[in-house]
Amino acid sequence: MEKQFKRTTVTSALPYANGPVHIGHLAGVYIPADIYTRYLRLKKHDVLFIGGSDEHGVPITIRAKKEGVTPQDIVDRYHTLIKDSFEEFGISFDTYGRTSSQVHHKLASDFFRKLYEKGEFLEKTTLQYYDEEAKTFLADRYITGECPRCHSEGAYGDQCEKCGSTLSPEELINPKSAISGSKPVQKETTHWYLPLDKHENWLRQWILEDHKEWRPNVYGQCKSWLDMGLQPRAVSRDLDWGIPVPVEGAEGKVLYVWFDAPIGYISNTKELLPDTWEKWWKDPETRLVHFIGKDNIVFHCIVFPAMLKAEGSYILPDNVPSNEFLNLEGDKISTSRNWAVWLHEYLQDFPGKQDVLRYVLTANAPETKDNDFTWKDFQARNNNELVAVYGNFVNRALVLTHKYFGGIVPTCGTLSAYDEETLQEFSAVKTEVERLLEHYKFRDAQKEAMNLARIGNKYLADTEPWKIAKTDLPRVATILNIALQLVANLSIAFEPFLPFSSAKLRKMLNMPTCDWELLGSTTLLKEGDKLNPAELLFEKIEDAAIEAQVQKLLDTKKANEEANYKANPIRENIAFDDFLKLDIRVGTVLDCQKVPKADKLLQFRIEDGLEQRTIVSGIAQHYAPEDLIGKQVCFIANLPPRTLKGITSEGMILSAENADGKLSVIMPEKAVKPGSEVK
Ligand code: B3M
Ligand code: ZN
Repeated sequence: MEKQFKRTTVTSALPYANGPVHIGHLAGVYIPADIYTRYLRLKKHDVLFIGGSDEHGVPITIRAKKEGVTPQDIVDRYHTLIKDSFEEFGISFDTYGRTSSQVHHKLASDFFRKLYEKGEFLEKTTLQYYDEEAKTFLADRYITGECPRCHSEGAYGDQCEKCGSTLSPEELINPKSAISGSKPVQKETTHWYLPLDKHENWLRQWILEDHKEWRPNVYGQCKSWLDMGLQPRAVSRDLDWGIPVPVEGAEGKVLYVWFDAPIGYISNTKELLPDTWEKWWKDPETRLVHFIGKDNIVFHCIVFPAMLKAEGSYILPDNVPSNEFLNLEGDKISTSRNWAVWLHEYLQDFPGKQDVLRYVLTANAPETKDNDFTWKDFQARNNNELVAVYGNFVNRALVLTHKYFGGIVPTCGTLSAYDEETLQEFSAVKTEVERLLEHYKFRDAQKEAMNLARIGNKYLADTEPWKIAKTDLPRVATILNIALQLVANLSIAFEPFLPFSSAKLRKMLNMPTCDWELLGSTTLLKEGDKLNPAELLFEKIEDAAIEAQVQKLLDTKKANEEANYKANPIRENIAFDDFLKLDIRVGTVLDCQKVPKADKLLQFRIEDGLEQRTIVSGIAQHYAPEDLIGKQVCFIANLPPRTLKGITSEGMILSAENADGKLSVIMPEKAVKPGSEVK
C-alpha cells in the first residue's frame, strides 16, 4: 500500500542567478515539476510549488569579477530575467523567492547554529591556498597550473580538463591564482564539516531499502556514493559572498552554497506563509518531492537529508525525480559556448508558442537517459502531432458545429456500437494518465493524452459527418455532440501539460471550469450550450523558421571555432633539434578497456614493434573501447612512465581536439608495421 499524504510540497532546483535559463532547465526540472503540480491542483490535492534563485556560490562571484560589478548586481539582473522566463512558460510556482532575502539569511543561519550547538559538525583546520595580493583564500576553481599527470597548462585545482584527472589544488605544478595571477601560498584555515560518514547507516536503509521505487538513475547514483563510503563534507567557505558563518571567530567565512541553497526551499515557503510554513516541512503527513537535474542528486538525496535529519524537526523527501540531461543537436548544452536555446530568445522567435516547446520537451524528456533536442524534431512534432492530430480534431469538431448547428451543442441521439466503443476508450484513459503521473512518468502520460486526441481524430474521420449532413442531420448531431465531449475532455487531460492551449480551448467551448474528476465524462457540455467562435489551436511551423534556428546554431559553432583558434594560437617556433627529440610511433591496439572508477580513462595494450606497452588515455568519453581494438594509433614513445589510477602508462596517444571538445584519435592513412616512426 502506498502511503497516503495530506498535502504535497513540490520543490524545483533553485537555478544559479548567474545567467539566463535554457531548454535544458525546462526539460530537466521545471516542466515536469509544473505538470506534477498542476495535476495535483486539478485533483484538488493540497499542494505548494516552491521555486527561487540560488544567489550564492563561486560562479556568481566569478561572473561579477569578470564584468567589474558586484555579485548583487549580477543576481538582481538574472533573478528577474529567470523569474520572467518561467512565468512566461506557465511554470506555476506558488512562490519564486531568492536566497539573498533576509528571511533566508536568518533561517539558514539559525539552521547552521542549531546543528553547531547540537554538536553535529566537525571542526577541522587544514592548509589551503591563499592569494596574498588579493587577500583571499582561493576556491579550487580559482587556482590553475600545470597538470601533474599530463603536464598540460591551465589545469584547475579540482580537475584537468585535458586528461580528465581529478586533482586537488596542492597537486598542481606552478599553481597560479586566477584572480591576481600571483603565486598562492598555503595558509591554515578552519572549517565546519558535516560528518556524512556518521549518517551512512540510516541513509543506506532509508534509500536502498525503503526507497527502491526511486528512478533507477537516482537510486543507482545514491548506491554508488554509499558503496564508496561517505566522507565528511565542509559546509563553510572562505569567501566574501554568502551567509556569514554564525559562530564566533568565523569572520570572513560564509556557509557553503550547497548548505544554504536547499534551505532556500524552506525559507521561500516561510516568506510566502509566515504563519503556516511549518506544516509544509515538518508534518509527517506532508509528502516532499524534489525535482532536480542529475548533477544535483547527491545533494538532494544524501547531503540535504543528512542536514534535515541532524536538525531533527523536518521531514525527508518522499521522492527525488531527477532527469538526465538534454543535449542540443547532438552536443552538450553549454552556457559558456552559447550552445543553448535560451527561453527569452525562443519567445522572441516563436511568440505565443510556449505550449509547443512544453509539448516537445515533455515528449522528448530525458527521464531515463540523456536525450537530444533537434529543431527538425521540434517542427515534426508540432506539425504532425499538435497541428495534424490535436488541432485538427478540435478544429473540425468546432467548425462543423458552427456550420450545421450555429455553434450550439447539438442533441445526442441513440449511440451506435462504435460511438459506445469510442467513449469507453476515452474514459479508460483517465486511470492510466493518473497512474503515470503519480509515478513521475510524464513523457508516457502526455503520450496517453495525445492518444485521446488520436481517438477523436479517428472518430471524425471514420464517421464522416459532413457526408451525411443533407440526409441525416440527427445522426450528425449525435456525432458532433460526442466529438465535442471528447474535445472538452482533451482540454482537461492536457491542462497539466499544455495549459495555454487548454485555456484557449475552454474559451472556445465556453467551458468555465476545469475539474480533473470530470475527465472521462460524456456530458461535459450540455445540449443547447452556445460555443464561442473557433480559432486555430496550433499553427504549422514552416521550414524557413526552422532553418533560421539551425543557421543561428551554425553561426554559434563558427564563432566558437574562431574563438577557440584565437585562444589557441600557433605556439612560437622551436629548434629543429627539439623536434627530433620527440619519438612518435605507430602502434596496433591489441586490447582496450575502461579504467574502473575513472569515467574518462581507457587502458590500452599496444603492439609497438619491439614489445607491448600499456598506455592510459583520457578518451573514454569519445570512444567505446571495442571500437579501437585492432586499429593503429600514433603515440609518443619516449615520455617517462607515469601512474594514473594505479596503472603505469608508457606513452601518450595522440588525438585531435575539435572545437566542441570532441577528441578524434590520429591514425595512419594505411596500415604500417607497428613501431614505424612518425616524422
Ligand atoms: N543552484 C545548482 C544548479 O543550478 C544549484 C541548485 C540548487 S538547488 C537547492 O544546478
Ligand atoms: Zn592533465
